[in-house]
Amino acid sequence: MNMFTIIGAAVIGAFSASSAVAAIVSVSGPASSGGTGPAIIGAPSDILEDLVTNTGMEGFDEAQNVLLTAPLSVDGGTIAAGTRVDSHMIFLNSLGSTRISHYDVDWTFSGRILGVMSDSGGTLEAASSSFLGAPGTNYTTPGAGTGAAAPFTARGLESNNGTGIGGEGYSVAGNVLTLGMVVTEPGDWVRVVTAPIPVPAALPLLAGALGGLGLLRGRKAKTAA
Ligand SMILES: [Ca+2]
Ligand SMILES: [Ca+2]
Repeated sequence: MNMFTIIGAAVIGAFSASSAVAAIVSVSGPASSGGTGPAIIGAPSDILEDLVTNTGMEGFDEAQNVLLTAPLSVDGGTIAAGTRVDSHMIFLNSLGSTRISHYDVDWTFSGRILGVMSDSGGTLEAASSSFLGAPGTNYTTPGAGTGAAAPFTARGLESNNGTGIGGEGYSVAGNVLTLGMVVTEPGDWVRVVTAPIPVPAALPLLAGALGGLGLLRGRKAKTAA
């Protein structure tokens, strides 16, 4: 993959971000202990334990532009009823009890982060999947399954010791979530709720991406000459 392909992909990403109103815009960070870098994916068919697995953090967009009809509980508080929100999920789920750590990953969203759901029992996630889940993805309910298959046992983060190397936890700065996860069994699933951005606000992003492409073309032409 050459630089043009990478920039091209970024421009297409900017287009879809503006048409979908809000999205995970980008992700950056080191590879996991399993040797896999973080990635943005399409919504998987299933988020149950060990049906869809990975070896590095993956994130996908869930329901978009949802009007909250009741206060929404997130870590440390609530988001007021009447707020419009977008939802996203980030997960690390190794197959079986393989231990994988993935530290210090920066997830950037097109809208400001309003709240995160990371409680270790997954209760906040369970309470909101019916209206924040991705259409077509199979979410389950607490109490379904037993043992390793029990979907809401230890699905969240077990600690919040920091986000750098060696830390499981997260920090929020505007549109950016910095996240560290360590999993054995079952895995970690975290839901991120952001403010939708109006379509006009997405245009400068696109203009910036196109401008960057023009600049790169100019540079490339010079080096080639
Ligand atoms: Ca964990
Ligand atoms: Ca697992």
